[in-house]
Amino acid sequence: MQASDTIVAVSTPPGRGGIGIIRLSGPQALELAGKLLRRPNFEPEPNRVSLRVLRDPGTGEELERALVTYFQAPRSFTGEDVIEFSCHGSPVLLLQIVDALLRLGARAAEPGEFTLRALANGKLNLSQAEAIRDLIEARTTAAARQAARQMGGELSARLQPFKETLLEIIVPLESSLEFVEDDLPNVEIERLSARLSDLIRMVDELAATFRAGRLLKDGLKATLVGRPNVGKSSIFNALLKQDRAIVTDLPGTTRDALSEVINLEGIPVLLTDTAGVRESADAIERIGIERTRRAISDADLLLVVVDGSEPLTAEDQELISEVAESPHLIVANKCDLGSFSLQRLLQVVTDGVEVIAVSARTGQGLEDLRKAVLRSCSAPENSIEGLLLTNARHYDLLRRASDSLKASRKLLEESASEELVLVGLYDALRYLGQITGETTPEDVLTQIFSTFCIGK
Ligand SMILES: Nc1nc2c(ncn2[C@@H]2O[C@H](COP(=O)(O)OP(=O)(O)O)[C@@H](O)[C@H]2O)c(=O)[nH]1
Ligand SMILES: [Mg+2]
Repeated sequence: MQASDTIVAVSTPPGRGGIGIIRLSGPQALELAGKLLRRPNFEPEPNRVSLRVLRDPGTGEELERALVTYFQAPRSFTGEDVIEFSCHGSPVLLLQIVDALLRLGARAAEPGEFTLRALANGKLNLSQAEAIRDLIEARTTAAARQAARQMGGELSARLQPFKETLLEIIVPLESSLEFVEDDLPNVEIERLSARLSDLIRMVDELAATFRAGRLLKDGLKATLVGRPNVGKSSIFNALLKQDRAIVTDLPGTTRDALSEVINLEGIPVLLTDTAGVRESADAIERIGIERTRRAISDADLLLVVVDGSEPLTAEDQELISEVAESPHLIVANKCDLGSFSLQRLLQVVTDGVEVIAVSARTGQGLEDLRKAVLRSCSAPENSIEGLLLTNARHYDLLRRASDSLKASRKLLEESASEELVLVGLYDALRYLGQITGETTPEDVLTQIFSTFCIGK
């Protein structure tokens, strides 16, 4: 990153809208804005909005009347001088204005570059920056709430005592290292080892929240499978409460896998409808079946749909044994029909597999199905109340910290030299620091920020 250049990007999403915002950040922001407004010594009052005419730098032609706000360094998002232009939300117009600023000497911002500058200028730490991205990408209100908490610095606050405790363990070991002739007395070894155990427990507790946190952020992939005509598409539609999939009386007519996200108590569930799993000579249907097999191997949970109004066919049974090793539950559909029998089904299905009776037609049992889906991913109830780890990078670093601490504890208890014990403790300190970005290598930073949107 060159701190000396001034970057520009459209910060609102692509497409037409009421307002489109352009952000300009860097030491030349005022000067470039002044040129665009044809006001050589442009220095408006900070944090005040004013209506200004933007002109083409070449021809002087009026491009737009925009609301212009100046955020003076260091009191801005990036910590640099920032100018925001709130324009009409026309992609063509926004492009023209960005182009004018580029001609005047600004540079097009890379994805996440504004946030990267905020990080470099100490306006936020790495886990807060990541939380901004997570907030933008949140698919449920529960996920948005978690991201907002981390943006507010809650994760860094949780980690701070870990680091302090670690330093309190490191210091006596370091000083004992200074005075080589005295070994650490046994009581001191026991005390340090007990403190290490406390620390390990706290780190592991936080790491364990990742299971629920990951679900909240990434959601669960649940896939409907079953032979043609059992009612997969009808269940898909009933759960979505909208008609997306084609429902027909002809077996085998839903050929594409269709996916939609539904929200089950804050957990985003990517629900996928598939074509029937069936050996077929029909080339088009074969493509659908291929996709189905892929969808099956991709899913976190399979919803095996059978027609409960008929005895299970050989095809049903084959599918049920095929999915035996994958997490699944059986959905017995058409319980509105007189010939429906759950008893008949339970005799055939192996013990321990959950069977839910539903009717896509009347909606009966769908609530049980939703609950069963949530149970299957063992989303602990009310688990989304506390702070959850939602980021795989943070989880990985906590795990590594925990492993290093455990290795050090073992060495300490074996009365190994302080030098050896300290190696793992310093590793753990470094891993914890990488979560908030104090010790994160440059290439990791680049990789993280490449996942941001442009203009953020
Ligand atoms: N009676 C009854 N019929 C249903 C139910 N669900 C689906 N069907 C009918 O079963 C047929 C096949 O449904 P569809 O959803 O296309 O099955 P798919 O091939 O598994 O996707 C259609 O005629 C549906 O109207 C149900 O709960 N009760
Ligand atoms: Mg279908």
